[in-house]
Amino acid sequence: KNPPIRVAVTGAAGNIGYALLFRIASGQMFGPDQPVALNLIEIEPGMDALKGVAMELDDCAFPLLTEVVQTSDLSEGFKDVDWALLVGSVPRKQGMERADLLGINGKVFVGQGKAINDHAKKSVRVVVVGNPCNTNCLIAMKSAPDIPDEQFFAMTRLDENRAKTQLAQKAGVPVQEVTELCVWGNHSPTMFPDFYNTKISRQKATDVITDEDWLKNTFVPTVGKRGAAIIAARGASSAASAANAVVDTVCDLNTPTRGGFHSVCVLSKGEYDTPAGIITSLPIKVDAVGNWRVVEGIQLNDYAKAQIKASNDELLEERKVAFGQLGL
Ligand code: NAX
Repeated sequence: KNPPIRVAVTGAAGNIGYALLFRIASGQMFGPDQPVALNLIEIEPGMDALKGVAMELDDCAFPLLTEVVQTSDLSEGFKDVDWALLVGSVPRKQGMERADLLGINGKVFVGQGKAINDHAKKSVRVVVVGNPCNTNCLIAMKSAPDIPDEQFFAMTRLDENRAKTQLAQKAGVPVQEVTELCVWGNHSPTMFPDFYNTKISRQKATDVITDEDWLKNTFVPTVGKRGAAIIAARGASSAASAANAVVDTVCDLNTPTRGGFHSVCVLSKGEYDTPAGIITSLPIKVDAVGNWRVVEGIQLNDYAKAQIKASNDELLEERKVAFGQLGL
């Protein structure tokens, strides 16, 4: 039998945690033959709720789940982990400025980055979900100098999945017919879901959905504001779909990509004129030995370039504000 993969999840007692842990423990993230151990990390006020979640994990009697660690201590929580899924973060409260949020969460991600650097396996892969996830990821990366930058990711897969379904419903096709859809930029309403390069049933999406006005002025904002629409409808933010996107992200980083690409936020080296040194969403592909790279040769028109630039400008501004506050 394989040794267990050890996975740390922060914010484990939160909404996304509650939807995510059971999918990891049941084998949906790493496959039906791969044992897993869970290191559940919460802040002190979340520890009681976390105990309840751990009890429910026990009560599922998952054959693949070998151990559950519950802790608010980062050195224990990240010890020897193969994956660190950073879900917990401080939500924006009324009266809080964006800059305040960047500073508060920045400090959290400095601490988590350092603990990952000192205690996780050197091969650890880190996926940041907690918002503002791109900048939080950059801060954690900077705080973990001994872990290669290529092992840090932030999540735009939920945005990609949302976009694919919107196009599939408009075209009246099953969602798996929508392929090669890259979300570019920041995980924020400024992101750009690039419908120009998307395929629907192997045809150009813009040949199937010819209403460009709908694509630009309904589709793009619908995807960008989907999180807010879920909150308005459900009275709570997306959790199950976010957890599902975490499962998709990790599965796809572990699997050679067959055709196409996935949207993942990674450290830019200047690909597609994106400013180097930000964590931004790009089309990536995983090769046969498990290394990822940014897919080359995608043609972006002036409209797409302007949208992507606006989103990346937002990331430059976030970096400036956060690094300024943290003295990085
Ligand atoms: P919840 O508020 O339900 O849960 C967050 C949990 O994190 C709480 O239990 C809290 O005690 C814990 N926590 C806070 N600070 C922590 C820290 N320093 N260390 C460990 N645990 C900590 O939020 P939830 O709905 O689960 O969302 C979690 C995060 O995901 C939020 O930041 C949210 O904005 C973000 N999202 C990101 C998405 C993405 O696509 N990247 C989509 C979904 C979601 O909005």
